[in-house]
Amino acid sequence: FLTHSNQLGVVAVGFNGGQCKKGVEAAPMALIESGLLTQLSEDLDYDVHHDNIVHYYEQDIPAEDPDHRGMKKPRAVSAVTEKLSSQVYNHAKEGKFVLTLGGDHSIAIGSVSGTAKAIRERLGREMAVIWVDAHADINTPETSDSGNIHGMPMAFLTRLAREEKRDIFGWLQDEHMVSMRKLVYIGLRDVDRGEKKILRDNGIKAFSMHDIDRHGIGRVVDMALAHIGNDTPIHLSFDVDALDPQWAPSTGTPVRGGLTLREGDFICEAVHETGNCIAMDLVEVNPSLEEKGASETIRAGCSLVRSALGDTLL
Ligand code: 6HN
Ligand code: MN
Ligand code: MN
Ligand code: MN
Repeated sequence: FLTHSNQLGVVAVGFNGGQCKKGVEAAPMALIESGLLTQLSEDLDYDVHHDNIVHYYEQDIPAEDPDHRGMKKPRAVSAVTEKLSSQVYNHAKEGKFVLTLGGDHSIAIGSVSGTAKAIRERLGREMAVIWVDAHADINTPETSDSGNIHGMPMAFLTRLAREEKRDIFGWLQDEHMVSMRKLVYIGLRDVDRGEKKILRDNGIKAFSMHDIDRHGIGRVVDMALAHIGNDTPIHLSFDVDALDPQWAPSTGTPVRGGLTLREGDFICEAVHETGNCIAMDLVEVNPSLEEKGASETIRAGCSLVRSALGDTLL
């Protein structure tokens, strides 16, 4: 087993600096208040290790943070993800499954780098990332139109983007990196022009909504897992905007034509069933957008997490 069964580390990250809309920082509290962690411990029998803090990292966020290479709030995102990386690493190096509750998707720079390093040290292995999202989040600062770092995490995690300044992601070392061969996307439908070129030029495996329409979610997940290979540790990074806005309206960059909640749950269940999943992120729930749909979005998020942690019907 890649993780000790039933040992779960949770990090609650109330961070919104990877994009421009307020409210996504309130998601971890909303998810926890809706009973998520209680369900994991009582219904699914996890031994939940959580400091009972939603981290806002106020002390780590610099007052002066001018744009750099077009990136917005680069020092804030860098400082928060550096802290988060070591929090996640500390859970993962002890063999716990790590659940990171965001926050916007820039926080994956912290969570993925933390698990990648721990898995290298603990198992001597390179892990895979399954990125479930409407977006590819692999812009470099130069290809990004928005400058929002939540559209860039996979570029920094694969070294497509790099930066020497220590306070702007210069802290990322080789041990934090993920191989582009071990990255798989599911659910894509809004990929920027520069990102398409990055995916093509590097042969990165990606299953779009078109592929799901053609083959069905079952075959797509089989193909994604086949690409990763048997017994490779998996970090599942789930952006709630992968779901159709019908199921998850309260999110910062909604895109129509997405996954049903059932398809999202199926992905999580199938990844759990491999026995190789070592971490999950749930990001981009924003309870203050489309407020009428906030409780629906929070419930969808809880369902995805339960599915990834083994909540199947039978
Ligand atoms: N997310 N590709 C767009 C950008 O600004 O780079 C959208 C990114 C969305 C990021 O949803 O995590
Ligand atoms: Mn915590
Ligand atoms: Mn997205
Ligand atoms: Mn995303």
